[in-house]
Amino acid sequence: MPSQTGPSPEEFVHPPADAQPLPPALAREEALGLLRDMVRIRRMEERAIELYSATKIRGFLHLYIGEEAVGVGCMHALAEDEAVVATYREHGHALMRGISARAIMAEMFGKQEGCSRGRGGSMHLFDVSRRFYGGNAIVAGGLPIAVGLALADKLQGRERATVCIFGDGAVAEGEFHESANLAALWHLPVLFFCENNFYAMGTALRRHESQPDLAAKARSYGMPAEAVNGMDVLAVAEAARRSAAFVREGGGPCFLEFQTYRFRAHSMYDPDLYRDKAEVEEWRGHDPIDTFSARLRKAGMLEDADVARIEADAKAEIDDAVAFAEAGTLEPLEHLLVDVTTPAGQEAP
Ligand SMILES: Cc1ncc(C[n+]2csc(CCOP(=O)(O)OP(=O)(O)O)c2C)c(N)n1
Ligand SMILES: [Mg+2]
Repeated sequence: MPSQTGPSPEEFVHPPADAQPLPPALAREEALGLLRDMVRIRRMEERAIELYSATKIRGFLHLYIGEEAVGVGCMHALAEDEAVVATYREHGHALMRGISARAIMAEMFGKQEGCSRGRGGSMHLFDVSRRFYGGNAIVAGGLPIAVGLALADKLQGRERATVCIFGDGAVAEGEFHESANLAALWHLPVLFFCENNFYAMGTALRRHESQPDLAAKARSYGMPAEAVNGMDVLAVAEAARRSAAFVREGGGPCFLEFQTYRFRAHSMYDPDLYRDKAEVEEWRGHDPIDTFSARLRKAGMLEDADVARIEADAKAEIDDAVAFAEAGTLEPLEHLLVDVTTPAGQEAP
């Protein structure tokens, strides 16, 4: 049953990205870097769709296609040692935090060479050396973890932010409210980055939120909060940089609502029957890669040769990652209980 409760880009609180002039200070290298990263994520996930159909990737697979401007803009705003806690829709964030496409792809294949040794799969990408604390299958499950990481930083006097990424659906969960309350009460350096794609699985925002203005909800906890155009990578990066500086300087937690849209179904299992095709098509017209490319071309910052190079590099990176994952090793059956149960007679670590 197609619902009429989804958003249209016109209801969106922001003018379209392509109507915005480029900031005069934007350096060409920076702009191309943002574009390159959105393309890397998009192409990696398009390949994941093919590999899923070929049953090389199994289990759940949640794609970020359409939402890339959010992950790229946010992750570009962070310092290298700042922690990120994400959701099951996290392939792009993991790539941006420096987990290699090889380690991500091998993890999706369930191979030992994956970043979680093949035990997590697509939803549980994790790398403590990159301070990327997952990948979490539980809606809102990452929020208390982020608050704990930020509390540790505060107690140990480190001036850095912890970022928590979550969807609009998480704002309806108790964990959001408990986390926002403690972060505000204890003045913790947490960036609450909400990816509002207007749906929690098949439930439209207006059907799951008493207050669909999510920034207003966060503000009620006494933290600054604003809505940002999540289809505009520059708007995202600028807001994320500003809020990260505020948090690092001891301003306490901050909440940004990035309004965005997923072009694909919730996961590969979802027949996507709850929204009109026309709504999806309308949003595709605001594709963050296409609109940003058009703006850069108009400003003379992007030419065909740049696009060809970006595409070729992304393809080479993904081809290499897929070959690496193919050549990887599935865990032997006898490892099934390793790190799951403590062998009899041994103390739990
Ligand atoms: C605590 C909990 N409840 C329900 C689910 C089932 N579930 C998985 S994804 C999802 C929707 C979450 O939507 P949102 O937070 O908006 O994130 P999005 O998938 O849109 O990125 C639900 C209800 C779950 N994983 N965890
Ligand atoms: Mg959502």
